Amino acid sequence: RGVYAEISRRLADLDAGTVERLVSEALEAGCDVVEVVEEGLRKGMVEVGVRFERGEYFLPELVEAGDIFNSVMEKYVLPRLKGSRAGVRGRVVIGTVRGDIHDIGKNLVATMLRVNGFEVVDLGVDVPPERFVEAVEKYGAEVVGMSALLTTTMLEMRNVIDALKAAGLRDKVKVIVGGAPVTEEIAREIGADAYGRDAVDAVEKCAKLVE
Ligand code: B1M
Repeated sequence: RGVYAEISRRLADLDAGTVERLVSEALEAGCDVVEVVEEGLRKGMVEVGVRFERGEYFLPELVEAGDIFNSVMEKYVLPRLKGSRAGVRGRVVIGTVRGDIHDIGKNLVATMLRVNGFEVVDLGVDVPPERFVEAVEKYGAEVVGMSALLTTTMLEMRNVIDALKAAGLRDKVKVIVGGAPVTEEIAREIGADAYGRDAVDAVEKCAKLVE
């Protein structure tokens, strides 16, 4: 859809006003709210990353893009995300791994899980393995979710799985991983139970994991 490409282009240009107007208009016109996020906003963030790699953007632009994304979420998206299910389907402990402070995708996944009936314990960012282990134990979580956005921190996910094993918890909890550099293959390689491509996929996979 043309409007999603336009939202993504304007976000990449850091044109906050136009992004807000386009998102608001798209939603008024009946566009699906999750599609607006994934096809419009997320793709815009990927393009911001590309410009950063090319040396056209620097850290302040990454920060600004994140602020625009979060502000649109707050004003237009979150109020429209309605719960699709009553009752608790399971408890998920989620966090961004040690060394990594990207939280936009993780927050989106946490929100979609909550909206879809999961109880979520969000440990935040830069979470060391032992905090994942503690939380799984403390909250009796059925699923632990890890997010990593850097190729370097992606490997931390394996350390968390090792720590779960060492604590004797690995067979009591399912592990799902995700984030821009993560793939199905990597998930399998490090011994996770599932890979989430995006927030909707993450919800579907968690539902299967707790079945
Ligand atoms: Co950073 N950054 N960043 N950054 N940043 C990336 C990730 C990068 C790909 C940009 C690029 O160069 N193209 C690159 C990583 C390169 C690599 O390792 N391969 C990069 C870099 C290099 C860095 C720094 C090192 C820059 C520097 O300091 N020189 C630095 C590292 C800081 C650190 O963590 N230690 C850094 C910093 C930052 C900011 C803090 C300024 C800011 C983040 C603000 C914030 O999160 N509050 C930022 C941003 C905004 C980005 C980009 C542009 C956008 C990320 C984003 O929010 N996307 C990003 C470019 C990119 O992603 N291609 C980039 C939108 C979000 C909705 O998508 O997070 O992918 P995403 O989440 C998706 C899915 O991945 C999935 O579902 C979500 C919803 O669809 N998903 C899961 C995510 N987690 C999941 C967990 C699941 C399941 C699915 O299960 C549990």
